Amino acid sequence: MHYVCCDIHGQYDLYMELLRQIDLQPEDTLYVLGDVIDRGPDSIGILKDMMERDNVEMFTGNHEMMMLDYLGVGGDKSSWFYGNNGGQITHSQYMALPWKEQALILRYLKHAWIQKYITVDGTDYALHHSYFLPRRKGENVRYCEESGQADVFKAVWYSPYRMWEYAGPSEYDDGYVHLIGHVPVQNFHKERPPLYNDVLGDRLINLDGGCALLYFGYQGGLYCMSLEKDGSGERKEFWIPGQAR
Ligand SMILES: [Mn+2]
Repeated sequence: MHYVCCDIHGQYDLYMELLRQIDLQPEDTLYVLGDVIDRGPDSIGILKDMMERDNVEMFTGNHEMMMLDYLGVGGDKSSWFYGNNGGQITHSQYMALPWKEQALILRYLKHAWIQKYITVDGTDYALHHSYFLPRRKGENVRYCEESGQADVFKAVWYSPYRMWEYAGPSEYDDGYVHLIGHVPVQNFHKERPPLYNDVLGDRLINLDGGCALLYFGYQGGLYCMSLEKDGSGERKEFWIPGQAR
């Protein structure tokens, strides 16, 4: 089975509950489309668990990019602690680790996917945090394999759901089913279901259940979809609601 989730934002308990519900087997794969860290209580705990599993694949979100930038990989210290980005919590956890563990985490984040293309049951999927690298369409690209930092910035920040940093739906109209996160669906749906807003029909699916919103005192949770379709053509969905702080 192929499972996809995103934007866990430090909600370790929800991540653990998701693993329990999907009952992840060695032959399964769980794709985590970035923004594992920040705002929630235990970002590092999630990363450490993911690093120990061969069948959980990490993608770069804008929060991981901000962390890497702050810690010197990209050189920009401006945004991780800025406003509501919530990097301070992750930073404190990270700084308390032995240097060897810090190094392993940095190496892990540098090798996370910017974008990955997979085919399940005859459907071609494009997986990424929010946007992609247009000139490398169809290529599987890790963070450390793309030197164009401005393009990486676009890939992890641009969205069809933001008026600033905007990537129009037509840009995603390329034959792939795009699975993305980054902007909580609650921002444009009052309730679920549907948990995802499909501005391109079934070809652009937002899986962000709004774990980030818990940090701001709103309702949200962790959402996951398995890509295998059942007899009626439906993909199985999992919903683990969180507790607003
Ligand atoms: Mn994001």
